[in-house]
Amino acid sequence: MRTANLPQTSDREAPGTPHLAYFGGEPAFAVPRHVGAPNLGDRAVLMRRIEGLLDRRWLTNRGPLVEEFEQRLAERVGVRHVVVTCNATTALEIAVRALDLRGEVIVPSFTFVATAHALQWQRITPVFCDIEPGGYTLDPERVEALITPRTTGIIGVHLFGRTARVAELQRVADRRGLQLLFDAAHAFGCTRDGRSVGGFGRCEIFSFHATKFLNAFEGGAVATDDDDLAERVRLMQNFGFAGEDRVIHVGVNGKMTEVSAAMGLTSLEAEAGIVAVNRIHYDAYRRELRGVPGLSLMRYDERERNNYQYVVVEVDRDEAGLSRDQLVALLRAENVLARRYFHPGCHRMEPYRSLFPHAGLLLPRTEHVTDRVLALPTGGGVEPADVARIGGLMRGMVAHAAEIRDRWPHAVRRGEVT
Ligand code: T4K
Repeated sequence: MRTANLPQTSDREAPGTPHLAYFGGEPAFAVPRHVGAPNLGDRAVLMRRIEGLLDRRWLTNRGPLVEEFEQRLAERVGVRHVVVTCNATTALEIAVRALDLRGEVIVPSFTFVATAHALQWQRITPVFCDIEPGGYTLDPERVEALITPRTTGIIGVHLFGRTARVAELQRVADRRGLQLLFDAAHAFGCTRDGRSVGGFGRCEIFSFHATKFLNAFEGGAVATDDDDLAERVRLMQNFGFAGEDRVIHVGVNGKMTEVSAAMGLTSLEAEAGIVAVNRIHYDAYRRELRGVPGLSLMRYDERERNNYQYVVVEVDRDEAGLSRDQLVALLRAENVLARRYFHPGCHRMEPYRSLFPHAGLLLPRTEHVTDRVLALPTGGGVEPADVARIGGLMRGMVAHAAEIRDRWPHAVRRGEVT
């Protein structure tokens, strides 16, 4: 392949002209920079907790670390109950079941597929709803139009930590007698109208997966102010046990282990530092990408508390001169492992694609956005200098879009690859 004479520098004003890795040059990074590299708290504190749980020989089944984690989460979020689980998908499944959802439940298609799977897994039909104009979360007006006699609930998603329109959704749910819950996998530490995520709807579900703002290796939680719901969730995530040999409910094994709780507690203690690092990266990306034609960085509402865990860019192919997929391919060659979160939308994934082949007709905004978004590396595994370098690369790519298009493999130019 020919080597392109193209820029890859971090300098804001003068991108320079070395070679892009996609065309045979040296990658900008020798070691990949990831989206979702775990945020790690104080390693020594974590190790002390792990030593303690080994000394106690209490590894799972509601050990002291799980109890402490639940209590500290509830205090932090400001809800009466938090029940932690092995992951957020299981937490969603349990919450859906504990709320006795059935028939149809309205969800966005622009989300990680777990939101939809948690329903389909229980033979509940996810009805995909479009996102609001100019935003990434459920459009309450569209929700209303999708309600049928079979609808029992709505799951809003606070995608990338930007909260759904909770008040409007609550009004729809109240008016139509539906349960409302939120997939808050991305939104720990965020607020809406100054109120912490965790207390909206009947319950909210957090994820503590390794890639999340706060991690517990794997983990999830159901947060709620409802005593009865909390009790049902607690029973369901432990086989329905209400005592040593007394089962009073059907249930699964959705328990969090002690080692996960050790990590979760350590992450929670590091929360302020993690936000600070995320914020530095976010601001640096904003500076780097300001004014670049066709690239718009997702904004956070500065009046609210945000965790800044996701750096998301929308690519306007006409203005940038490159498609989102071209940009991702160029960046990945440089070892900048940008992700197409959340492409192509759940409705275009199986089994939904086969079950609802025409769903896209009602999801024009979702289809528009899923073809344009990409997430950039941030978090613990990234240094501010890396952000400057990635920004410089992207500016250079856009500045030299015509040249890149010219050198792009023929199949791409013919439109066989996007
Ligand atoms: N609802 C929403 C809205 C969600 O986004 C998710 C999960 C859920 C519900 C369900 O939550 P959980 O049941 O997982 O608790 C990842 C995560 O596995 C998933 O938790 C997350 N959302 C989703 C957005 O991302 P993948 O398939 O993209 O993961 P993977 O392995 O490609 O990793 C992502 C990036 O992170 C890679 O670039 C590598 C990096 N990474 C990953 C891991 C695991 C690391 O650097 N270190 C690591 O340990 O799904």
